[in-house]
Amino acid sequence: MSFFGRLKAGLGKTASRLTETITSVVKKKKLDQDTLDDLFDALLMADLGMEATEKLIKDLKSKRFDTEVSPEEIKETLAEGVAEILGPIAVPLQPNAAHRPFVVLMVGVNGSGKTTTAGKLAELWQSEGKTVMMAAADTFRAAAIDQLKIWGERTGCEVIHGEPGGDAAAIAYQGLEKAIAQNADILIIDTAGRLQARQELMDELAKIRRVLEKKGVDAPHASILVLDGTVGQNAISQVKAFNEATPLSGLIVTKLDGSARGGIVVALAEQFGLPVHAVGVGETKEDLKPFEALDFGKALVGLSEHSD
Ligand SMILES: Nc1nc2c(ncn2[C@@H]2O[C@H](COP(=O)(O)OP(=O)(O)OP(=O)(O)O)[C@@H](O)[C@H]2O)c(=O)[nH]1
Ligand SMILES: [Mg+2]
Repeated sequence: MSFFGRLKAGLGKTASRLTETITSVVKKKKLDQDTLDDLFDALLMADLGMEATEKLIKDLKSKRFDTEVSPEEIKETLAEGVAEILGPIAVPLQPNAAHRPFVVLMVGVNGSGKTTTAGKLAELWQSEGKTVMMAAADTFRAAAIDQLKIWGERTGCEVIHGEPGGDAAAIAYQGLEKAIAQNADILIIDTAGRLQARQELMDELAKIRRVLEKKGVDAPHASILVLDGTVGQNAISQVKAFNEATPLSGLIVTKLDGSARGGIVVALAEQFGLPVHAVGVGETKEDLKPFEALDFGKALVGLSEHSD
């Protein structure tokens, strides 16, 4: 299935609810205030957040108020509005060759997709001819180290690891030393999942960062929060808490092939303006795709790819 197909299938739940509302409320010939109010509620329910919703409805009103509109036209206007909000934050992650190694720190809550995304990024960059190493700074679970090792085998990149229960910051540091010694292009550091409310775990992230900084190479160069795209509003508090522990440079949103609540990406864009580098649309190494603002906007309201 194409990227758009997967995204659309994943966002289907969000889209079908929105689509239903749009179709059911846009019955009158002309776009009136009642219809706009109903659309407003539907966008809020779809997790787009207050600011984005206000912006989209205002835009719709200024373009279409008191004119004849079809549900398709409403969807198109909304998709364009969403794309406008998302455009500035749809920024691919480009490792800066001035940093060697370019160090990427992966953070996030339990099960959000950090390890899988680390593997997918390794695959992407290895396939571009870069040398990638990974460090297993998730020392919390024994299985976490093995999981990263498997991704190392799958993608052909070396994994630096220690023993389960060891010091995560020490592994991150060793990874950096080794990547420097071997002149690797990129080092990806996988960390343990942690709930944003557990302060001692959040402090560990700050420690990893401090230890990396000691090496004097400005690492980490990217701190990526991996967000599960199905969690809805909780994503807002995740961004806030992780950003306090280790200043984030960008987001990757996973599981958008599942029963995604994709509207949250629009709310995040509006509230934080952090780049969304890529989205996860499956479990294999190829299932990481650049984030495309217009595709996303269309999929969100249930439009097909080539509707224009
Ligand atoms: N469908 C789908 N599944 C995904 C995606 N990304 C990750 N997963 C799955 O989500 C589950 C958790 O992924 P992990 O990569 O282990 O998540 P994690 O954040 O490293 O988890 P912890 O280390 O335990 O915190 C696995 O079953 C993955 O295969 C995605 O984009 N789509
Ligand atoms: Mg993991």
